[in-house]
Amino acid sequence: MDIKTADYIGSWQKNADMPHTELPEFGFIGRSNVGKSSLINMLTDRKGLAKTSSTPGKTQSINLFLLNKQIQFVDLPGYGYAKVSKDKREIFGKMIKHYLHDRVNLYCLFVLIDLRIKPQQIDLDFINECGENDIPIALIGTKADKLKPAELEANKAAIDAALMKVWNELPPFFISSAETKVGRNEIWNCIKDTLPK
Ligand SMILES: Nc1nc2c(ncn2[C@@H]2O[C@H](COP(=O)(O)OP(=O)(O)OP(=O)(O)O)[C@@H](O)[C@H]2O)c(=O)[nH]1
Ligand SMILES: [Mg+2]
Repeated sequence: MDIKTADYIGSWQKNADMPHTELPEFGFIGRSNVGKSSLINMLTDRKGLAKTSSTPGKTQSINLFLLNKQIQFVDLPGYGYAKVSKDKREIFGKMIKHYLHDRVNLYCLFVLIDLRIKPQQIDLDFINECGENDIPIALIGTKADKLKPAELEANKAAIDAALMKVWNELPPFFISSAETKVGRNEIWNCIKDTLPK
């Protein structure tokens, strides 16, 4: 996908305050530090579009970006980061919940999982909750550049096995790296497939 324009629209603490639009929207979510903001920059070929940080807890609001004046990306705060205060975790949790519940133009929510570690209960719980609430999701394993191919396969298989206990049909799964751009074409093809023809 050739990104001719990538505009930062704004940041919101509450889904209710966000501008309403019928443009197709794609959200990026996952634990803090998993690489959500970096992936948005990789997919849009813009280094500093979404703010990234090596310190978890960087993205603290709902950030909206407009691409090619046609589709929107949403960078969401990470869930479950222990060092963020309990109050803030609750605020983030509510922010995410309301956004997912109310956002009628959400075409797909990409749930990012760090491929370097074994499946985390908090990720499995979040993915399963999306399934129960009929939120359209696709999974993206991040930081593939840090792993050998055999490790990648083993960790992906572990995620599949954990999800198979609950899902009849697994959601799409992509492997990505913001460093090497692995997965960029596949993720864009997934986005294009969901758009109205
Ligand atoms: N090696 C490698 N590092 C990555 C990759 N993606 C992100 N990182 C690094 O991981 C750290 C976190 O990246 P972010 O994109 O800020 O993560 P985030 O999920 O947006 O984090 P929060 O906003 O804090 O929830 C940064 O130091 C990135 O450089 C990747 O694909 N490969
Ligand atoms: Mg972020």
